[in-house]
Amino acid sequence: MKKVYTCFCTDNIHAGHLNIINNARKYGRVIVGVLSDEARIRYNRFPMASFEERIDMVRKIVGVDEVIIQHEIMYDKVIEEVRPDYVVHGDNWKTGVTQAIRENIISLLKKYGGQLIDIPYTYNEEIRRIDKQIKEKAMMPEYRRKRLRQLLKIVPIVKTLEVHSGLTGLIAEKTIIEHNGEFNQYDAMWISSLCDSIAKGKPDIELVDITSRERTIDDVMEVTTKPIIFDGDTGGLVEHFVYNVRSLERMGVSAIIIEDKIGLKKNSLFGNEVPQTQDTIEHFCEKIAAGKKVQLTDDFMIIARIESLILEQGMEDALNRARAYVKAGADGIMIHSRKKEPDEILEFCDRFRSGDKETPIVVVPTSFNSITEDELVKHGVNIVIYANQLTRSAFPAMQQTAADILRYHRAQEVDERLLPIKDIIRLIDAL
Ligand code: SPV
Ligand code: MG
Repeated sequence: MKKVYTCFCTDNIHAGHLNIINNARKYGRVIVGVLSDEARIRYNRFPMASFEERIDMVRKIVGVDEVIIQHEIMYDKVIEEVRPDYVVHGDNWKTGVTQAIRENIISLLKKYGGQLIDIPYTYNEEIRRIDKQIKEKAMMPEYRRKRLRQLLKIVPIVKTLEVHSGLTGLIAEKTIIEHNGEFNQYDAMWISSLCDSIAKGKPDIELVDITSRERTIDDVMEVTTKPIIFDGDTGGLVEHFVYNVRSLERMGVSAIIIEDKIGLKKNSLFGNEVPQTQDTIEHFCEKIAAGKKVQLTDDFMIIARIESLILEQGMEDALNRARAYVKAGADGIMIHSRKKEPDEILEFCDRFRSGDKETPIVVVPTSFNSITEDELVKHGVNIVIYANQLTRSAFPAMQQTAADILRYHRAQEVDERLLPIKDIIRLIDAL
């Protein structure tokens, strides 16, 4: 009997999937692959059904003869193992990033005379409604909040992009690339104090108040599903911090990072060029413990940021603080540096990891930007934050456009580097 293979990457089974299976049955024995979580989150929405639930769902479909796990987005391994006579798939992958998968399959099948069958994709009101429901669920606080902890268990490193508006949120949400056969997208979003302040034309000194910062979070949440890590600056007074933890947790934020500075906070990338005071270990531990005490769920994370390397207090101080903060209840450690080379960050990570295998480590490679994600993983880093690159790329582009319009007394010369009007008016999905 001929073998027919298809792969499902879905949280529910609807008429479209049943149509695929019914077509597949006409050609032979139906084997369905279920894409693993690790592979799926590189190019699709975070799964709302667990892997076991998804396997179970597919097993129950009448007409499915065998269910297997597909570990990789590209079909090389699975085709080698199964050697199907036919691969069937909805024809919706003829456009967009998934084209690369389709082309890869065609060339794999060609080697031994296998055949790809594109089934017209089923679009109807019911399917649209189901898709919308899943997206809505992904946006809800109770699902979004826990997603950072879920990601930490699945991915080698949580790739996090700075956002400060609905628009930048959409970029973090929707940017997916295929490069050399690998798919990639961001896992999480960072609400940077620097960029949230700059977007308002304000300095990064805790001047933009929490109500305004929460407004930014809300704008981002309105149009995205990915988890949010909030830059909580110093966390402020302990008496205020506890209320802010509650609010952020209730909104569905996954983590707050607070830095061990006190008094007038200045941006860390100034280092000791401006007066900045580090908090005492005791007082900062008190703040962490107070926050942990008031949070209501186990999902929310309080991450302690150590400024010892920024303020040139030495490696031993950084390590002592890290251990103390974890003991006080911190769910993660962020270590920061403004050195061009990553050496001190890597030394910290190696030494911290030798005594603590579990506590997540966060880094923000703005200055030490030559380091790759793979290298960070090797040194035990769990979350990487690209903390300001979106803002820094937008600013020179806008400034150049503003200057060129003045130069030419019209807008024609700048037009070819602009987003086409038809794209900007369609950028936001209608509800
Ligand atoms: C931010 O993005 O606001 C940060 C990171 O806190 S840094 O600017 O490097 O201090
Ligand atoms: Mg900040």
